[in-house]
Amino acid sequence: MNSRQIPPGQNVTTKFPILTYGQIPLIDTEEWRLRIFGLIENDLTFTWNEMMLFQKESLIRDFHCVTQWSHLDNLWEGIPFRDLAKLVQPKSKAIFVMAHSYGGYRTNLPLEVLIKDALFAYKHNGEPLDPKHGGPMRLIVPNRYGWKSAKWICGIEFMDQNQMGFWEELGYHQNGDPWKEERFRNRYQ
Ligand SMILES: Nc1nc2c(c(=O)[nH]1)N[C@H]1C(S)=C(S)[C@@H](COP(=O)(O)O)O[C@H]1N2
Ligand SMILES: [Mo]
Repeated sequence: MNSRQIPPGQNVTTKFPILTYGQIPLIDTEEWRLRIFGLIENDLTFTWNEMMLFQKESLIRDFHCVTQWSHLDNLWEGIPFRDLAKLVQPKSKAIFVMAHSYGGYRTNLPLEVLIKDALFAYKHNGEPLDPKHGGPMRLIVPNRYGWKSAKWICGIEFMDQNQMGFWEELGYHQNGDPWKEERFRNRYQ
């Protein structure tokens, strides 16, 4: 019997579906860059090798897409968002973040959610992250629906106001907590 808790309205799949709006960008680690900007003390752009100097961390987490599939027990390896944030020193009024991807996708998050347990992930289940799933590097935000886990991450922008990302502008929820079923905004939000 499976007594495992999954968020309301979700169905478990053993496949790991690919959900991408638009083309899959192919970026090799030589040309890959991560730009950190906005309301921080130190604007910085990291190369791949510079990112690899951070201590890495592993997480095993379930992944919940708003289209109702959940893929359980993913082993992610990467760099904790909190370690990078410590280095760039967000200003005190920076309480939101926009995650930017190669290809133009973006998604917004409260800074505290990212500090809690988000990862810049470059390995999934022991293998380098496949480009289809956001390789070489993606954001993983375990406590939010999958659309907040930006694939092909290329920028982190610190902001004092909540701005909308790609799906948020099209009606997805600002917060996206799967346990509260925050899938879509209603017209009053
Ligand atoms: N850059 C980018 N990131 C993205 C998406 C996208 O279209 N572009 N789709 C999101 C959605 S809706 C989900 S559910 C997950 C899917 O990740 P997967 O394709 O690795 O399963 O990536 C998210 N991150
Ligand atoms: Mo999704």
